[in-house]
Amino acid sequence: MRLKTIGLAIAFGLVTVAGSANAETWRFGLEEIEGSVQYEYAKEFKERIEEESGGDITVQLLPYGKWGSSYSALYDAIQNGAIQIGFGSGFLGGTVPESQLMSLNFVMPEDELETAKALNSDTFLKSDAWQQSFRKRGLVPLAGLPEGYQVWTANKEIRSPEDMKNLHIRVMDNSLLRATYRAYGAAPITIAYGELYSALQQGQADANIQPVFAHEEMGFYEVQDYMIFANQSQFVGNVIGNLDWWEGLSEDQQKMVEQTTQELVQVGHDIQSQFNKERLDTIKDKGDIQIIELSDDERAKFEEKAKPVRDTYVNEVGERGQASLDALLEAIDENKGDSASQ
Ligand code: 6CS
Repeated sequence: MRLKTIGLAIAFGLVTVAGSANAETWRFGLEEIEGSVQYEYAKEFKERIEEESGGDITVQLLPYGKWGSSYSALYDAIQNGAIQIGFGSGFLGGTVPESQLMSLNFVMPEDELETAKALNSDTFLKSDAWQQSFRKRGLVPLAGLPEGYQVWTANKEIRSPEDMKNLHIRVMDNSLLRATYRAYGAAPITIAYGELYSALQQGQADANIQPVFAHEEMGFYEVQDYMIFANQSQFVGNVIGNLDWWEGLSEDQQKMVEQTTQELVQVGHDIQSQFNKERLDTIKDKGDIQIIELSDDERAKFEEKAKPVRDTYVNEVGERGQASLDALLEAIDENKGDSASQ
């Protein structure tokens, strides 16, 4: 009897013992707070991975502020493996210079789902140039998440590059963004995300660039007078992993991650579209900010100024930058008109 009980316990226990022996936690560091687009995407990733792995893997979400105070602390933690997965966007340029490709203006398709598909296509994501850009720095690119159009806010009306003259517009810490806004005539400055609200309030910066959801959830719109839609670029969050962690995963685990990130192309698009739409309504309801949509002619003047910055990217970043840009343009071409599931 006792033996039988022990036998049964072992039979059932084996699952637990095997489960706990295989149990692992993947820490996922976010550049944004709870309730953001990155957070919702990561929550979907967590739910799917935990279910798919049958409980062997727990994904722990670490929103903005939970891992330290500057983005470089987050990227360092992913590079040294203290955090296995994370988001890297505009501030990542110091760690992976080629990643500034995501900041180029007037390159991505206007259709946001097409952008998501191009960024997550084998042609771009698996290209040698894009992979090596990260692998050389102990990282691996796992996915790209467009989080919505980058929308300008300012304390003055902006309709032309002349209106941007000497404007202290806040950009993420990225030399390509500085070059872009200098090309528009502005005097860009960099301020940490967490310090931006008070910097705008106190006049250290006169203008800002964010997707709509971030203008709303961080309250930035409260201290700005105009919101300008120029459709010049989309905010892209790169999902990155620690290279040793990635290479230590089993083939099945790698497949599970890749399948999940592919499923999240549409899901991520739906999240960002909904967040940006709803929060624009909130801004319109709560604030007295004036909304401006640039006409095609007004927009074309900015596009003209942005064109030479593609060369700046290649000159600054080198051959792998050119090859990454080529792979992206090829992927964009292949995915043209492919937003049928929208
Ligand atoms: O502007 C920034 O610094 C931050 N904005 C967003 C929407 N996500 C993270 C990024 O670093």
